[in-house]
Amino acid sequence: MGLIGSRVPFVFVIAIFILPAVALATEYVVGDNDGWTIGVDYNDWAVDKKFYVGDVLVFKYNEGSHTVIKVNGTGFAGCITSPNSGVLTSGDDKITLLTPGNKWYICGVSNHCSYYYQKLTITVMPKTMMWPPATAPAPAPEAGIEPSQPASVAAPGSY
Ligand SMILES: [Cu+2]
Repeated sequence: MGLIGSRVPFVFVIAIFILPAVALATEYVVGDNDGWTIGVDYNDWAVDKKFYVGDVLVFKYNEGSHTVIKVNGTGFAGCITSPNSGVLTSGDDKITLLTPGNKWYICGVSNHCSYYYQKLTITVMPKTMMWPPATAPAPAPEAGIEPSQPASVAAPGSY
């Protein structure tokens, strides 16, 4: 009896730390059942979703029919595939959203981006909004002397 009783709090503690972490990472199949292809409005797909750091995008398509290329805002607007961050071609491409900010993805096959608008842009939010501030982003006990800028000012290319 004493043995079982001592295990319950232990399991409970584990559950507290594991469950929220799992629940936080959401996996999104881009386009849902349509997948990554032409003829899908990816603005419409993304508009009601909130993406957080740690979430995963899954691009599903027939291998060889499409590709996934991460580009910048200019590349997205003009369907320019270079410079880019590599081309994904497996047909089951998973991209973990590692940093907050705007992300742009296009298909590099033929005119799929320019003519069929096979492209996706999302805004990734910091994860800290969802999680109790175990590590509050306000350290620096001695920083009160100087009126230094908060580190959160940097937002590269976010327009
Ligand atoms: Cu394509």
